[in-house]
Amino acid sequence: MPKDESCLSPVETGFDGIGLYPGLLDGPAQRALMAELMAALETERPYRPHMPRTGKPWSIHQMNFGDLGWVSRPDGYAYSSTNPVNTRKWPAIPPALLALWDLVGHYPAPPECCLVNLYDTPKSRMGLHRDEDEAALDAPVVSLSLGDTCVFRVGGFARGDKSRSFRLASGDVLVIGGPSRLRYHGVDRVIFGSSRLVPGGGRINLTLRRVTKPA
Ligand code: MD3
Ligand code: FE
Repeated sequence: MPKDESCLSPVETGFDGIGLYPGLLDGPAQRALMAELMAALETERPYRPHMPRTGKPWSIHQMNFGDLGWVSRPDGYAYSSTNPVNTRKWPAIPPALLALWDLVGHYPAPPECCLVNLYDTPKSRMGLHRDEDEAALDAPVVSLSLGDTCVFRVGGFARGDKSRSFRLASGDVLVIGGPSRLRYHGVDRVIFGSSRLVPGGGRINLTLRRVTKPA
């Protein structure tokens, strides 16, 4: 990863406020982070969330790092300082991810949540939704993709608005902010077997978010 941002600027995605840094993490950086993740996942087992109210299981597994983890509960989505399955506090956000936030986030406070989404089967996907559970909507969302390439979809501000898809590959970083922060988005599908980074295959997405407004 570059040490400063003098040589760093995102590729335009066609959406105002959504910047893409293709391959910002090179192979060695991806493998180092994967090793750190694998170690963390030994003690913090990813779990399968269920949709609020319907109780339908998601097609992915999740866990969090940070002071506040994003969780799906029977009565809705929320941020929680503890893991609903093991009742313990979430592990700290790995330093490499805090450095990534500093590099591309351009926000005066650190992230409080790193949601880890594990797309671990060929059927894993994420339906169109908006990220609207954060009070700090002025902060960007920083997303890192690892492993298999996915087909990612971005739409408008209402569910039926026209949308466009593009691919996110391993090492790609997406920064979503400003006028696009509340756009609908989702993961149509994962191109299973397109990368060898994740043992057993699949895609891992790490999403850094500021939840509360800084004091
Ligand atoms: C575009 N995760 O966890 S992260 C999520 O790849 C989530 O696992 C996806 O959406 C994943 O909520 C995408 C990138 C992302 C995050 C927020 C956005 C893209 C966005 C908000 C608006 C537009
Ligand atoms: Fe989202």
